[in-house]
Amino acid sequence: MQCKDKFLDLSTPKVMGILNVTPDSFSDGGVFNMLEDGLVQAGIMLSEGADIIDIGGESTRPGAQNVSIQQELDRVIPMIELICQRFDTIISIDTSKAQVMTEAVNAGASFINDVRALQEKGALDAAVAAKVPVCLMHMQGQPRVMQQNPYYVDVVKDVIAFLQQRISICRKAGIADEQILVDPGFGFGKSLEHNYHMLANLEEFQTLNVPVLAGMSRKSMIGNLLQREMGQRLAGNVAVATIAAQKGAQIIRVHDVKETTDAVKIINTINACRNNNER
Ligand code: 8Y7
Repeated sequence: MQCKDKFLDLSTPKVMGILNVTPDSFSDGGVFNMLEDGLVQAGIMLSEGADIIDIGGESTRPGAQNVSIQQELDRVIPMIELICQRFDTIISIDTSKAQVMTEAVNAGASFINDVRALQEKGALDAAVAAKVPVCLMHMQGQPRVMQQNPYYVDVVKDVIAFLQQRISICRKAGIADEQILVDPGFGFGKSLEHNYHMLANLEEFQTLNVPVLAGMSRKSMIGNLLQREMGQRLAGNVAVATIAAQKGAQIIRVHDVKETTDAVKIINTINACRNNNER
């Protein structure tokens, strides 16, 4: 997959490291510390083997409030510029806003990650013009209320049908086939059972014939099942990431890059043995 001048080889699973640029995710709310801390965090994730850094300035956690365009730009654009200067990596912009997509790609991002699947005003046009890969994620409802009463006839079929529809719309709008990815959207308007049904059947998403991205890192599907607080979810995180990669997810979005990279190496070794008849 081509991300501007950088090639991302999806023949083995790749690791996307999460970099939140929201005041609540840093030690103190100051802008300077946010940039400094973010740069350090990005450097650590890259040294640990991250293939992509996903930068987001809007919190989409359940219950989160909206942020303005200007607020989001002020958070992510300087961060993207700084990381681009210091590191040679693929930067993904986690946003749903057209203007943020455009300015982020101009600042150096080469991948768009949209939890609203380009449904916001102007987002589809912005993504077409950006000419970078776009990840289309499924979400039921809006973050503030999405966990209140999620409902599906068949969660796997319903989510696949939505993603198929979005793929068609993107193709018609002029996004190249090779630049589209999908994501089932773990935790976005889904009960614990919905999330595990999607993970159990993740290979079905391969029928969409585009790469699959999966993000379960530290989410409540791990915390609630295991009864683990945020800092105690590492084993769960690695377990679900490993399962997703084994079921064909090409990109795994995580906080714990080092541990996930280790798991991916083991997966790659196992798969190389399988493809090789010699014993
Ligand atoms: C996901 C995501 C979040 C995800 C993709 C969190 C931005 C919530 N989750 N993007 N973003 N997939 N593609 O807990 O699952 O990380 S934010």
